[in-house]
Amino acid sequence: MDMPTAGGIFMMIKNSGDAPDKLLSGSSPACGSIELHEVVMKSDGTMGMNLLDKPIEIPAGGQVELKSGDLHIMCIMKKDDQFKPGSMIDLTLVFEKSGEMTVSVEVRME
Ligand SMILES: [Cu+2]
Repeated sequence: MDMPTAGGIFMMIKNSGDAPDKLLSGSSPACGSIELHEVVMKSDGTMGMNLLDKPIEIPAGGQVELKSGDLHIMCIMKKDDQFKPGSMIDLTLVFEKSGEMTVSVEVRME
């Protein structure tokens, strides 16, 4: 059985508004699906990733960094698809207040 192939997307999300906003979900034509992940310590002491069960909150006038080893976005590839390391893809982020925003981001294989 083949393991699904996935790439991490790391970026800074800024909220220049005067009210908090929430990143709800994302989508990309280059990915089978987009997941919001958090990195957690498992009971055996190794690090693993969990599907985030809540939106990512971005404080008013603040920012949240999605980075390796922390909160991040995961691009789950379509079957048989492959990315070259450093590929740029279009990613549409869906925010609770700001609505949709499409950005060009780098996908990293880790
Ligand atoms: Cu992940």
